[in-house]
Amino acid sequence: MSEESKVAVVMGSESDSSVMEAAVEVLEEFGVPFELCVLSAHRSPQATHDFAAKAEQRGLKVLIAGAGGAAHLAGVLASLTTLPVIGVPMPTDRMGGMDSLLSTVQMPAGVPVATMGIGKSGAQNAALLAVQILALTDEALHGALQDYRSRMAEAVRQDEERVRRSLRGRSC
Ligand code: RP5
Repeated sequence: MSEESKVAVVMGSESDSSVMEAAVEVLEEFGVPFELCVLSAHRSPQATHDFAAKAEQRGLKVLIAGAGGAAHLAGVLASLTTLPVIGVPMPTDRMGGMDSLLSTVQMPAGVPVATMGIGKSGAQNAALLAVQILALTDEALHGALQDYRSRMAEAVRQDEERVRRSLRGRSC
């Protein structure tokens, strides 16, 4: 039997999927069991409500919600569960994603949404934050995060070597 999902990656529309793929890739890299849902706070409110109301009892630990425009999905989920909800604002044609960002981030006191940056880097960071939350009670994930950080630092070091070679500078 497959392992119970720990994270749900929820998006407001199929049109969000190319951005939310960045979250999926990170969860796959860390081997975190996750599920994917398309739920709209406005177009399928009942299904959104039903999902959020049962999320905790189904064993989910973190919800990631990506939505664009009048992006109320993360906030609505957060209003219906005490699980941590991480919001990812989608880029939009009209306002470059500022509409999504402000709709997601400006929650009233009492109902937090951990809001990431707009677009793919936000989706990637949403998954990393979910992994960090899970790692609080999972030693193996904690170790995997430390390895991830070491690999990033090594990549920066190699960038520096390349820059130094091409610009003929001394090391810092
Ligand atoms: C939001 O409306 C979705 O999250 C999406 O970002 C945006 C546009 O949806 P579509 O009209 O492309 O389905 O609810």
